[in-house]
Amino acid sequence: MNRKDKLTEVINACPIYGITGGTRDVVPLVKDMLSAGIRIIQYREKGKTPILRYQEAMILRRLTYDYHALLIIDDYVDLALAVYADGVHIGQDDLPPNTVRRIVGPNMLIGWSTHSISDLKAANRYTGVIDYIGVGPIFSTQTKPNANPVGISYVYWAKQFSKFPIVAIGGIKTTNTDIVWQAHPDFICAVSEITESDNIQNTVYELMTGYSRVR
Ligand code: TZP
Ligand code: MG
Repeated sequence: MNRKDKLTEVINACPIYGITGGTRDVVPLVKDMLSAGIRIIQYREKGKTPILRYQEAMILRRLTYDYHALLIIDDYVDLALAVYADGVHIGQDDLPPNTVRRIVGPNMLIGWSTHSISDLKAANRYTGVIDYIGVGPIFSTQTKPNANPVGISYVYWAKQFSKFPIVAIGGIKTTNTDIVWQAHPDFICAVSEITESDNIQNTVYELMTGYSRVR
């Protein structure tokens, strides 16, 4: 299956994009996300040693295979290759998308974070190179405290002009998904709302509030 079809299949199965983080043990966290129906998991663990990241990501590789879910590695292109991940997620300060594509080859998904309309325009020049974009942070968030919120209007812009599926992220809670879904993102991603939830199944269900009205 090509990269685009892989993503479309996941979007149709469950439009919630899962990201690890927080203080909970990452393996049980991801098990709960997968059993709640999430089909794309980004491993985003910045403060750990390379060996621990490798060990954890390897376990997640097996788990995500079992659930027919995609595994995306944040930041570390080498780790993504080492664990046979489905994709790698990079930001504006990482290696340029063309370079990452050259390293990972034709099969791996590449996600790119964007934070402004000029980022969005730049992203559109990478057709055939990147596969989806992150748009955010929409609202202010403790998970990324130094980033400026871009507001919901950016999601509308991105949906209209992006050549790629968009992942809305940043400050999304079960209480505000309604207005986010109205901007028609392909995925929404709520990091702390899920990692801090004591009932992930229920939280994922609540994050879908407002989705049925836009689909
Ligand atoms: N990129 C933009 S905002 C963000 C990332 C990784 C963090 C979002 O975390 P939360 O807890 O959903 O606000
Ligand atoms: Mg990054």
